[in-house]
Amino acid sequence: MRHYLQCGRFGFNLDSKALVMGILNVTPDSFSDGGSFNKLEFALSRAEEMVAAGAAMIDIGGESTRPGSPSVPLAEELQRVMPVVYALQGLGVPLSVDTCKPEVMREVLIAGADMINDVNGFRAPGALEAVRDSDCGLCIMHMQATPQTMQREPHYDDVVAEVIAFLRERIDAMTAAGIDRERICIDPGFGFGKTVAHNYTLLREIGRMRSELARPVLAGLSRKSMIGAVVGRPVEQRLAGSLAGALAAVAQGARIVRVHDVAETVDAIQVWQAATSFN
Ligand code: 7PM
Repeated sequence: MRHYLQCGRFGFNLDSKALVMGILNVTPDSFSDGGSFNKLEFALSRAEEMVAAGAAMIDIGGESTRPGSPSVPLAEELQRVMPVVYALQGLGVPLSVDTCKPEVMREVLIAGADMINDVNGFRAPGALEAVRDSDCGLCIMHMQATPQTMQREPHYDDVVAEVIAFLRERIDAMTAAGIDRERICIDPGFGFGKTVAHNYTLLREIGRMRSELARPVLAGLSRKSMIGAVVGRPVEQRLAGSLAGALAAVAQGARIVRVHDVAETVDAIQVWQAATSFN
């Protein structure tokens, strides 16, 4: 099994299938109204809906990584994420938490999270130590600069080589810290310090990332500006473009796609897989 991914309570053989990770936003702007009970009920029903639609994992995000946005204080991120991790324990699929903060990693792992998705690639002091002694899955994403500055002037001499070198360095740092490779998946980080051209170059070269680093690739391009730039549509009209992007990523060898529109993406991938032989 070249592509086994250990994810806390769960494990996936990704040799011959691609999975959909459903995005569950728990930032304040993703709720229309009021009380914390309502928020929790809403998060739970959204998550159940995504699982019924075929999501193989749920990614819980309490930190807005929107380009240019300020970082969220620790206490606030914990307040947003922890109740959701507890509420979703019985969902039956791995719970991933999108965070860069070692303190959040430790707390959500105690609460039963199965995966940590770090857009900062576990570079914060203490991040490796926070995840080392569990068996949670780990998504290492590439980002140039910080969310506050990354879209100002993205520059690379060779974007594919530089992203691969970064991910290789992080994999090496994690395995040197005693972390099993089977827990790691890698992500080129579409939109995180990249121009539209950089993003599509990376999309075309997912196969190279995968063969050089020998870990499953996770791709997140749902509704992103790289889709908008091609179709010329605002974020709420990017479903068809995002489906094409997800299939392109799978065709290039991605094994997990992180999306907002789970039902549609699952259908598209099922038809794609029925029509294609994976390798
Ligand atoms: C505003 C702008 C809000 C961008 C949210 C975003 C990825 C991720 C995000 C990704 C992994 C979004 C992003 N993107 N984690 N978290 N890979 N692993 O569009 O591409 O969801 S946040």
